[in-house]
Amino acid sequence: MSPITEYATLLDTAALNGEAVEQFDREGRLSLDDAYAIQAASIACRIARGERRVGVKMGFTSRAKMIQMGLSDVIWGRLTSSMQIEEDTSVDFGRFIHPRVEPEIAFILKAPLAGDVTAPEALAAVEAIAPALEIIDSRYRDFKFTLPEVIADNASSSGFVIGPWHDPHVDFSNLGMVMKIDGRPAQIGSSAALLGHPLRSLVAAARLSAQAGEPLQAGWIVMAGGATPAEWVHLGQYVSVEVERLGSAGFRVTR
Ligand code: OOG
Ligand code: MG
Repeated sequence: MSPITEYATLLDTAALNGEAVEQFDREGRLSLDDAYAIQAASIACRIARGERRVGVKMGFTSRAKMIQMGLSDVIWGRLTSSMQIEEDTSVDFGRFIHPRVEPEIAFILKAPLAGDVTAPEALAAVEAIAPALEIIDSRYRDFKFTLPEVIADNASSSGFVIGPWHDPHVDFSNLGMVMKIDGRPAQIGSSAALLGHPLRSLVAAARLSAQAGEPLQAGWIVMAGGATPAEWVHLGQYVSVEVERLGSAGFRVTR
């Protein structure tokens, strides 16, 4: 087995069983191309089990997230159907290792979008935008990783919840975002935290996906990245995000 397949299987099995694995590239020696090849191979395991590809997630698109995790490169991961959690339902805690949650903005596309596009071109491909929460759950012990390791691990993606879809022709450059845990504000931020404007995250997603030979498709969801640091999630909690003008999204964590 090639090291790429070996690491992909290791990470896929860890995600499937909800069990942490040891870091395998603590010095960050793996090339980013190899790290993305591991990610692609681990997602291929999910597709082989019948999951569908539904979009892309962006990571480290805000300074808050870069600082929290100590990494400063924008990364991306692949979203599959099993990661989507219905809004306002319960999520089984058993599938996670050590989940965290972060407030995001989601896009859904009405047209393909590939390569070096401008922000207006990106907006023209957007069907709708929505308030969203991402559940990240690193497969590495203690949620610690190097840049190649987190890329290989599909950018820690584990679940996502999307609130009501909204016409994208509102000014969403600087919308207040409040993430609450059991009704108490846990993180407060703005959509402007995402590269200055969430559309820039979509522009980056279009470029990076096309470079990888998997251009963004009509119907795909793009998660723009956490606008604030992530918070730990615990059994029984109700987590929600409220985005100014866009409404809210939430879920409860049960056993
Ligand atoms: C990596 C994933 C980063 C975001 O929104 O910035 C991410 C991690 O923090 O574990 O999802
Ligand atoms: Mg995220």
